[in-house]
Amino acid sequence: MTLSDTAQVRGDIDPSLLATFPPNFQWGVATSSYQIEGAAEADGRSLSIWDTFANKPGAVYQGQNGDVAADHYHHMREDVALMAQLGIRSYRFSIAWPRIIPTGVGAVNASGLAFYSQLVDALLEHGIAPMATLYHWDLPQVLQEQGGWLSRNTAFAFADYAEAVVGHLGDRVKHWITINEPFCISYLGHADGKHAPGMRDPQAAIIAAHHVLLGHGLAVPRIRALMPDAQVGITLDFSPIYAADDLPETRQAVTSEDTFRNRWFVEPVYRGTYPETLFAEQHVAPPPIQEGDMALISAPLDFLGVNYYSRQLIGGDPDNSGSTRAIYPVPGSAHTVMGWEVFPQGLNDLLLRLHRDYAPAALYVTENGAAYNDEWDGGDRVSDPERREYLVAHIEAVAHAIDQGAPVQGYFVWSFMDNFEWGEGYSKRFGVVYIDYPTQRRIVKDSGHWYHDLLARAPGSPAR
Ligand code: IFM
Repeated sequence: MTLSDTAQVRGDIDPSLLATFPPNFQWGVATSSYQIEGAAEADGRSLSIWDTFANKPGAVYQGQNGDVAADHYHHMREDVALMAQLGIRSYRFSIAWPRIIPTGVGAVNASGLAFYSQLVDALLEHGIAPMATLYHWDLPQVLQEQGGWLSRNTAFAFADYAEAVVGHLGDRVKHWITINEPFCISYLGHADGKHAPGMRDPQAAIIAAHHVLLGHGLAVPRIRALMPDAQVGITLDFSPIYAADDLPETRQAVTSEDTFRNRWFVEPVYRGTYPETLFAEQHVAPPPIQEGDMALISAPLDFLGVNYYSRQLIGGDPDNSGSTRAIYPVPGSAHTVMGWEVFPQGLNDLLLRLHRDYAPAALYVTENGAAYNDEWDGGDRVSDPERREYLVAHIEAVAHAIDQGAPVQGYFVWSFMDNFEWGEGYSKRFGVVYIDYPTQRRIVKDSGHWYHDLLARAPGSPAR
């Protein structure tokens, strides 16, 4: 069976594909600190750039922020118990730097570390493997005031912070992700202005990107020195670019957009160089690269984390001969409420391409999921058939990629629970668990029940 057959809207995985997943495959769910924790002032946490940005008028939908979010900080045990009930085998969460080192550099805050230590213990008690991300966008505001990622010092501060965390949790956490989505940190935060710190300067994005990657490169050997058996990787977000026609201008635009959107970060990490045409095509100067930087950035990793949601389609512009345009919405395709096309083939193609072009030791799909307008009946039921169909089609895409040789070792649904979707605030729900924000009640959505059933049937999943 080909992916195009299976990509049709379907409510369950083709049973013959389940055997494709290896016995130790990590079936998981993912979240991030600022998006779920709330407790913005608890136990010595300092402000992050997202606290500051969210409180700027017009930055976030209806002026919302992460002060309370899903209040996971106070519901942590209940949330972990719910994961266990759903048969989740692995949980990807992120650690908030402002809780650990509130001053950005210097003294470690024991109460901040204690929260994550208790989380890890609770996960292990329930047989759930922790996968920790060290940076999912909540930079201490105090560091932003000293230049943030535009300052090379921030890369060194990140490595110190990473060491403090891994020194404390590394005896129990075996999978470490340094950075989540450097593209979003760099471009959305520094050029596009839609994310913290809200800058609109393409040159700043290039500089920030280099320092984010340097932070990653500096942290990796420090993690390995502390925990030689740790599995260390980075998570990149990809949006594969497709051509809608065969015009030369389309081919050119696809190549250039792919360089910007997909190769900007994977090439320094896996090849030790930035793509040759990147800076000229973006009309910017190269970042300030110092001797030894690229070797640090490209040191071998144990895995590459892949976040995939959708693709981009480009074609010739019928109104403007010789030019191209993004085709959106894509005729005949379904789209989520983020406006993203549902395109599971893109995940299959992406995993195979990464395997072919960069040969990572292992791949994890560290995020994949969809936002829909879920309807809670006020009782125990949230009907979300579209999310279930989305997950079915994308998990099938992963199965096909494994079958075709890609070394995929895990899949994490974004997200375990509804949360603060950055500039969209709470208006977009990605969870397989619904959050009723006024009461903080958790209600497992139909897709969450389906994921539970899937994990009970999937190879390696313990019966719960
Ligand atoms: O919510 C985000 C997450 O923080 C990073 N990856 C994409 C998700 C959906 O937009």
